[in-house]
Amino acid sequence: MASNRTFTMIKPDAFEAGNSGAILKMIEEAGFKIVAMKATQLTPELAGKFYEVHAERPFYADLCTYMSSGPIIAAILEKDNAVEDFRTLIGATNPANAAEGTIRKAFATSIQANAVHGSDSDENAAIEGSFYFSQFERVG
Ligand code: RTP
Ligand code: MG
Repeated sequence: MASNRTFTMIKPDAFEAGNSGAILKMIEEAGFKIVAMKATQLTPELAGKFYEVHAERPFYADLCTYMSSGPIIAAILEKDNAVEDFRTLIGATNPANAAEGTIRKAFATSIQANAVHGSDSDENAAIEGSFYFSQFERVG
């Protein structure tokens, strides 16, 4: 059975542009409950650890620099079928390919500055949520 939680970050481009509130509104209107949330800023080292799975990809160094370039919002979200439904809500990695009505279609400005992160599996959702939040910083 699919887990009912996923993990998201509002990335530095969207935070800096003042789009956090509008993005959180889309998330809630799509039926997700925010069960943990904080504003913070990653160091390049922490960004490297978070995106370790991409260490061999050509964009890894740029991604770590970008993700530590400014504040972000990290959150754990709850909904039935959370991981898959949230990936649908955020849209394709490249905003040029993102469907109408998705967060990336509305707010992403490039394949890198693409407004939001969404976990790609139940296992990674749990790992990523625990990266940012202790048991005392989240609901349930
Ligand atoms: P995310 O993990 O952030 O939700 O994004 P995703 O699954 O849609 O895409 P993924 O392949 O996991 O890539 C992670 C992030 O790396 C940046 N990226 N840059 N320059 C490039 O070609 C490139 N490709 C990916 C994006 O910020 C992407 O979201
Ligand atoms: Mg990904």
